[in-house]
Amino acid sequence: MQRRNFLKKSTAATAGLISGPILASPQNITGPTTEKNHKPAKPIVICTWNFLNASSKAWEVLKEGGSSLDAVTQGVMVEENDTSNQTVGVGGRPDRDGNVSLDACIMDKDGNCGAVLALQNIANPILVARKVMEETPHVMLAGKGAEQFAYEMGFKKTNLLTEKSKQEWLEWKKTSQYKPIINIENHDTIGMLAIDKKGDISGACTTSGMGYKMAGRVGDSPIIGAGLFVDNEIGGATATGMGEEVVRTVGSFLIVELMRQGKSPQEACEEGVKRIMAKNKGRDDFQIGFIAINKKGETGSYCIHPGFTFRSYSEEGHVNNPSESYIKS
Ligand code: SD4
Repeated sequence: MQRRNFLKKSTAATAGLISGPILASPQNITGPTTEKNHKPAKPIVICTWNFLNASSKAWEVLKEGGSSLDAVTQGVMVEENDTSNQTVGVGGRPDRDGNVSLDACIMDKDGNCGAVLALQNIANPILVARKVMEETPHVMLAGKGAEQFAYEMGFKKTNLLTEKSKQEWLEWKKTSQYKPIINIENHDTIGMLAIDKKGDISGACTTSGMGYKMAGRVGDSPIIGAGLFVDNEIGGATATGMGEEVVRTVGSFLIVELMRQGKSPQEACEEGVKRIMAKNKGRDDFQIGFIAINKKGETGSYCIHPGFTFRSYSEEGHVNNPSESYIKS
């Protein structure tokens, strides 16, 4: 059932119980998409880090004329299913109690969005986030409620803790004091932004979050505006790295707003990182990387420490783009 139908049904079912602004009309559900957004465009997908398989999958969808929403969904699922990526989906590092808990969100051309937070035992959180968007009147489901919803939607209970991640966690437990940090290399969250042949933009972001985090900890990745934001009139942005710092500046929303004010994706990502650095007053022992795309298909990225790259895939082929950094070496 599409979200709009759900809302229509809810409206009928609850007539007399809810009134006024709570009831969404088709106009305010569909948001600001205008004719000019539907000019034929050159499809492109970009994602955080050097995820060739994920970006190839998304590109396949775009090339065939598929929607940017399907492209980002199928693209990031590649990493969710890749057990060798210990920051996303199955095989992700667990929290300090040994439970893998996943965060994901998705946003479409009409500003519809869905997210799951601290979801356990489900292999593809991005699909559950999409179901939240399309099948419920909500935008976020967390923890047990998200898991229960996933089962209701037909998802199977899956053990997400691989032997490798388990052994590393057991090793960590021997010596660790609890101090979750994201160091400069150790993170591989995938945030993805795509433009399809119609020129419509969508985005997705999915992660297992910080390794050995406190149980229940949620970062930026499933928070619309922080880990991901899309405005189909302007562009989109997504983040990887120390989620707490991205949340404090509502990073992805900030970058899209900066593009709205006329900055290029590159300038907007640089400004996003600078805001974070300004708040931290000299502290720089963490990494953050932003990527952004505008309506014209121009892209940009910026990070705190060298080492972050983003992959782009378009008619022109695929490239792993090194990102400029705030700290030069
Ligand atoms: C978080 N931003 O949970 C995520 C972590 C991340 O690569 O990006 N890891 O804070």
